[in-house]
Order: sequence, then structure tokens, then C-alpha cells
Amino acid sequence: MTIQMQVHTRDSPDYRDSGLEFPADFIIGAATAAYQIEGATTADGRGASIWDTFSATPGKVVNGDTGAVADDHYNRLEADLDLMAELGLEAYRFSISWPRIQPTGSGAVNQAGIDFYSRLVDGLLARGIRPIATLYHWDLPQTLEDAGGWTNRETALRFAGYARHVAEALGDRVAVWTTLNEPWCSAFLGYGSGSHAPGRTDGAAALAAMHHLNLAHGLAVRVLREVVPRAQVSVTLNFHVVRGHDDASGDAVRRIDALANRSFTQPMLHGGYPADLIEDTAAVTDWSFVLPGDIEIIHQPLDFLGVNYYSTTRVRAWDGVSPREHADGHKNAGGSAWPGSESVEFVRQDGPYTSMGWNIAPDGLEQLLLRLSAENPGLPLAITENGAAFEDEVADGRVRDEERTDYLRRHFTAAHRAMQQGVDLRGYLVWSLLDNFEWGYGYSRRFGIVFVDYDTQERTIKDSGRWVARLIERHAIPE
Ligand code: IFM
Repeated sequence: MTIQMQVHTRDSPDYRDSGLEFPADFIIGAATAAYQIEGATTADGRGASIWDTFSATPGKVVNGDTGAVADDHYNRLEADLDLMAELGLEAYRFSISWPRIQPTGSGAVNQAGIDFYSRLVDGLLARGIRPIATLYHWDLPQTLEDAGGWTNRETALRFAGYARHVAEALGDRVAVWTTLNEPWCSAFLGYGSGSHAPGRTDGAAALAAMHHLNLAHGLAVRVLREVVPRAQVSVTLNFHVVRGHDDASGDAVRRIDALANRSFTQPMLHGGYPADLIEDTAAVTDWSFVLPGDIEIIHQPLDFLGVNYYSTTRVRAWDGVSPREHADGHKNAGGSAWPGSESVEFVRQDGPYTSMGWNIAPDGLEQLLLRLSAENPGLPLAITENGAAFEDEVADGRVRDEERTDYLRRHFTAAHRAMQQGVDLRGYLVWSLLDNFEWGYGYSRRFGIVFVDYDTQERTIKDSGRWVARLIERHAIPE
């Protein structure tokens, strides 16, 4: 496998193109996630999730923000659907809140929860917008966490039960499904670094969680195939485009690539865990959580692979003595997101940066799409998240977010370049439709193409949103 790949661009090296056309069947839309926008966390029988608990814990989220109100999307569904129609979205990717469907993570269905997503799906279809449903975007029912969460194998079995309820309720109208969103974050930030819910800092737990998330994915794919035979089924992974800082960084690149990328792609797409990952983490865990038959369950044919991309990652070997940088873009809460990689140091990269401190690198997206395409022949790809946080303000009723538009232009150009080189890319969903609860950063970071005033809940389409609308209308990158 090629881990590092240099991309030499012959023209438009800054990726600031316009006029590039996308095929008529290329789907352009936007994405959100339940906990980040819905609010109404105690309404209509919803149970508590690990993010309710985590965000209510002092010191865990910037400003003590929680998702209790968020964008109040739960109560503003119709208006938000109209907003999507105004932007001309061809698809809308949303996630379903497990604790709305099963308040304690198992047992009977909470009909009010189903009804909400049913209304959402009907509203999308009525407006000609294709629904793309994600089953899990991090809001595990707290009751399941109390029993061990993703470190407990039982959680994967519960997830299959939940998937069945959702598929039975929405499968007649939803054709495109994603099992998990960014399971790397759930496992390694949730149980390793502790920067995400449930906030545990235990490398062995993170690796067990990783496996049980993989297992949950495989079980859910089987359920979806059975209940919704016409379903297009995928998983969404947040890939790390790992670059070496110098010639001596090869081992550091390999280790982080194994933990961040191949820990999921290898079992899901190729049927087995990478031997080097098992070796690297041998001092952390004995991998006894992998039971006979698990790999066969995890390794399910997929209809496409969902790709989330924001920036690149730079690493080098750490000498074990000098103060160690931790510039991997994830707030470190005491633990490590990288069990078994104590010899690796993350290096701050060249700018420009977004307000997350993430470097802007459209060439990384092109490189990633080329790599995934080469490693998975015949598997279509879709960008299920890409976007940027910047500091926005409304002035004279307008949000002039040139930096976000520029970011999107450059990444759409990168995607187009990859397609020109033969990558079978089917669609591109911008993160995010609305400003929202950005996890550990609370409401201090804005990713939306629509501005949300959190005091009044007023929505204002940003200039970047108008740009996306023109992009969709023309199916070509606008001026
Ligand atoms: O907001 C998140 C989203 O929930 C998952 N992918 C990355 C986004 C930006 O951090």
C-alpha cells in the first residue's frame, strides 16, 4: 500500500477553479447530525445520550454549552426543510438519534421519535430532496454506556436491533443509508483521548470500542439488506491524510495510518485487521475482543464508501525527550487518541487555517480520493462531509464568508480533479447545513452555510450558501 503519495499538479495548483462541470447525476447537498442541531433533548420520550451527560459535566465543553436547545431543529422542521429547498439541495444527510427511537438503547420503540424522522423524510421527498440517513452519529443512549458502552460487545447487538426498528419504519422511503459516522472519533476520542463523550481515557478500551463499532457496522449492514433490499448501504469514515515531516517519519506515518484509517477500512472492506496495528498495540491489548466469526460479519459488501475530509495530518518520530507537540487538531483531555503510538509526534502544519486550527489542504482531498479509489476498485465514493469553520457575523442581513466559499471552491475543484483522473465519485455533501453544536467546542465554532443566531434561532443564508445554491443549479463551480 502506498502510504505517502505526492500529487504534482500541472495546472491550477491552488485549486481555485471555476466553471468545472459535474455530471448530471452527481449529487450535491448538505449534512447535519441529530445531537448537533435538534435540541429538544427531553421532548416526546427521548432518553439521555452520552453527549447529554458529557456536555453537562463541567469543563468538558467550551463555555459549558450543551445540545439541549442547539438549533431547535426538532421544533422548526418545516422551516428548515424550506431552507433546504431554497438552497436547492439535491440530498440531505441527517442522523437519527438512537435515544429518540429507543430511550434506553433497547426494547420497545418510542413512536414519537419515529414520527419525527418520518416527517423529516416525507418533507424531504415532497421537496424533491433525497434523504440520506445515518444510523449513528455519536449519541449513544446513556443506559448502554452505563453497561460499558462501545467497550461492551452487547452494544453492537443492541445497535443491530435499533437498526432494524429504523429500517422497518423508514425503509419504504429512504434508499440511501450510512451505518456509522466517523467511528474513529467514537472509539479513539470517546474512549482514548477523552475529548468526546463518554470521556474515557483508556487505550485498551478505545481499541475494544473500535472493534465493537466495526461489528455494529457489519450487523447493521446485514439488517439493512434484509429489511430494505433496495437500500444503498455505506459507512462514513473520517480519513486522516497522514504526511511525514521528514525522511525519518515513515514509521510514524505507518502507525497513524494504521490506527486512523486501516483500523476500519481493513476489516470492513478487506476482511481482517492490519498485522502491523495488532503488533503496534500488543502492549495495550491482547485483542481478545475479536471473536471467531467477527471478521466475516464486519466484512460486508458496500454500495459506496462515505468520505469525510477536512485537513491533513503531519507526523514525525518523537525522540522521547523534548516537549512533545500535540497539534493533531483534537483537544487532548488527558488520554491519548493513539494507543501504541507513543513514539509519534504530531507537527503543526503550514497554514492557512480554519478557525478550528485545521490547515486548508485541498490537495489532501485529491490524494485521499485517488488512494481510496486505487485500493478499492469498483467501490464508488461519496464525500459525505467537507466544510470549514470560520468566524462569521451578520452585517446588513448578510454573512460575507468569503473564506468558506474559497475553501469550498478549492475542495470541489480537488474533487473534480480526482474525478478527471478516474475516481468514481458520486456526490458531495457540505458540512454543514446549519451552524451547530460543534462537540467539545460547543457553539464557538461555526461550520454552517446557514448562520444561526442562537438567541433568536433566526437563520441567515451565508454567501457561501448562495454559492452552493449556484453550484447546484449549474452543476458547475461558480465564479
Ligand atoms: O461537526 C463534525 C461532525 O459531527 C463530524 N465530522 C466533523 C465535523 C466538524 O468537526
